[in-house]
Amino acid sequence: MKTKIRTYLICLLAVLCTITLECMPVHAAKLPSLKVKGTQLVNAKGKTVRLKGVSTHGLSWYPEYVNQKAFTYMKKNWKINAVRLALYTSEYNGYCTGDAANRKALEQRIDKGVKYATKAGLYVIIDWHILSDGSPKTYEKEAVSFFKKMASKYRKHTNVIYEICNEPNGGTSWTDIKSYAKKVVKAIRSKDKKAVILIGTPNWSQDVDIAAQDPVKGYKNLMYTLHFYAGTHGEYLRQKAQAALDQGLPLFVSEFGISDASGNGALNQAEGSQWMKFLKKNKISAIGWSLSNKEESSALIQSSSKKTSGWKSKDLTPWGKWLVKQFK
Ligand code: IDC
Repeated sequence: MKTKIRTYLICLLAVLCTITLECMPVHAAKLPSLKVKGTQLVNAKGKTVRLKGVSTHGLSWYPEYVNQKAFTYMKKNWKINAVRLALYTSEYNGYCTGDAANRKALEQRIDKGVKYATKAGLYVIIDWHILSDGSPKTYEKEAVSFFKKMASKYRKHTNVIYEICNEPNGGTSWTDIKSYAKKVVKAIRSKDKKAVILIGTPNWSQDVDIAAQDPVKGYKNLMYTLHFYAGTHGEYLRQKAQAALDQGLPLFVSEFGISDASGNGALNQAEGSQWMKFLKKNKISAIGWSLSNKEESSALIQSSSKKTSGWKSKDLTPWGKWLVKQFK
């Protein structure tokens, strides 16, 4: 009888411990908080920091890659220091098109993603992945309340970065993006005075030169996104980027690939190398698309591989191998 009671008490204690650990807030990352100085990202000592990492595919479609082992593995073996969590707003089961249960599931995935990134020692970008919705204005109200919620939840995390609109397209003007950005930045700043915020630019986040002529004023730690796919975008886009830098616009490449812009087609490694040189020279952070095994050339994992962490070279696509080599 005594042994039974003892066993019972030990079990109870174990359950209580597990519950306590699960409910405990994740401690703010030990990673230094980042600031924007001139065109660059810097740490508290003013030293330039370059973030390098990977983006998930849509969190509704490839959630299995958001796991602790994967994040810790990539930090240790691929030498990345950041991950991006792509939250599609539209499309199938997007945050703004799916039902309440779907929204809740997506928020839980973000929460896990932030937790795993924090534990792995990675910066983490919460990406409001607009795409088929064209203009960020389409779901502006939803974006304001989403980012308020996120900023209030993660304001103690020094490693969280907010990306407020992936790729405005369909002719969306900088005036519209800027008006949207002002509202969302204000919402974030009402909860978090310092976090770095990434703002999308017209024409699938390519027209950084246009944003540079009239950036958002009145706030610190804002950067502007430049996206490229080396199979489609080359020198002319680097010139746009250079023009923006020359005007003092801080750039962040929150998504890139070396396939064509559809995410498929042949890889252009030579053009990719030109881009890498440009990024290195200008100390620009860059995040590769995408951590998934979808059968397309912009996926990092072979579609035949079912591994969700601990990948060996044979699990990686040619793009995956190329990118990992760049990180190292
Ligand atoms: C692509 C995915 C593809 C998916 C499509 C639509 O790779 O599997 O079917 O989105 O959801 C972007 C976008 C990014 C695209 C990627 C490749 O930000 O969502 O992902 N791309 O087309 N901009 C330029 C290229």
